[in-house]
Amino acid sequence: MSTPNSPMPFDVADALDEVERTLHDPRTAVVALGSNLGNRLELLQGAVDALGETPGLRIKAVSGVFETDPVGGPNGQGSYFNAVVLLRTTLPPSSLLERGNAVEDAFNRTREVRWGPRTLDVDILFYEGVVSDDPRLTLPHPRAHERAFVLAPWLDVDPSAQVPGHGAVAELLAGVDASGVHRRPDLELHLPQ
Ligand code: PH2
Ligand code: MG
Ligand code: MG
Repeated sequence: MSTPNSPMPFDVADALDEVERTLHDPRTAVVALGSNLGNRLELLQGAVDALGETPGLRIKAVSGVFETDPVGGPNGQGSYFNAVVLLRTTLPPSSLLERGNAVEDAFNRTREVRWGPRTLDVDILFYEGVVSDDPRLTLPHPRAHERAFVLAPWLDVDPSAQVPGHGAVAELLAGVDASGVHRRPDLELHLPQ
């Protein structure tokens, strides 16, 4: 394929290697969903469905819905709905990130204010076997271990989950202030068929 005169660019070759490898080696990944603008439940279900339609990605479980006080960002923004999705995928982390961003865009996500109100946020919390400080995609998510709005739904979807480098989700959740995080037993997200 490549000749001495036209070598395949390094990053393309690496990406192909990575795709080839993961195709035969599906990994578990965990994705967080958040919304505090618009019809929050519909937006989260839309994200679950869109992720579930992704080739090379199968959703295994979806957490309950948690209503959570906003953390950071401008004063006066509305409460969030947060949930966490457990999946298996042959996509490498970079492709999963791209897909998450595309799903955000499909639901009219804009990026005006850091931590400002948003229709949909899709964050990769964990990708099996990958620890990375790449600023484009830090894994595990750099703040997951300290955020009750992430840890509570993560524990719900996977009671034995571990955050690499930080410990068990159950213990981490026990050590943070979860007073602004409330399960909504009246609401439910469905697995895509
Ligand atoms: N996401 C943020 C910042 N603050 N607060 C809550 N309650 N839920 C979120 O999903 C959230 C947040 C940045 O992504
Ligand atoms: Mg986020
Ligand atoms: Mg995000």
